[in-house]
Amino acid sequence: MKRLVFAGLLCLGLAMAHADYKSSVPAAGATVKTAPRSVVINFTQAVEVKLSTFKVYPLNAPQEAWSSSTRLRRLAQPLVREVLVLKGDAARRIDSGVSTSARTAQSVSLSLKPGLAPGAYVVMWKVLGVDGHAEPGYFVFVYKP
Ligand SMILES: [Cu+2]
Repeated sequence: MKRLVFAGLLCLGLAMAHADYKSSVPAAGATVKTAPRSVVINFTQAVEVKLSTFKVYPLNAPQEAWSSSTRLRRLAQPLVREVLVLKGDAARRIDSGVSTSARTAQSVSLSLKPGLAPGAYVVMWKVLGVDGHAEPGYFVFVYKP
């Protein structure tokens, strides 16, 4: 509790950003020609890796939507809301977990299962920043060989 209060004050006092999305590989909204074997998400602040949730899901989006990152984001929203909180959903996910072993990190790597099919994919998270604030987020990328 004390830690949370302190973190809150720290955020206000220094006008620090929370642990928000900063950049990633693949980048948000990107179309990649080769199947990625991992996803790296860079945050604006270090996160508590073990106390955070990361998932990558296939997005059931029509191919004509693949070129519109705005449309893909909108299509992904209900999926994120549904599955981010799910437990035991490893079979539905295309990631095989976090490969970053540090307790806290500003950059988090997720391994992807091999044999990715062409399509749109949603990378989603709920991270606990080292400032004690939980922040959800997601982005979509497209694999189109
Ligand atoms: Cu914060």
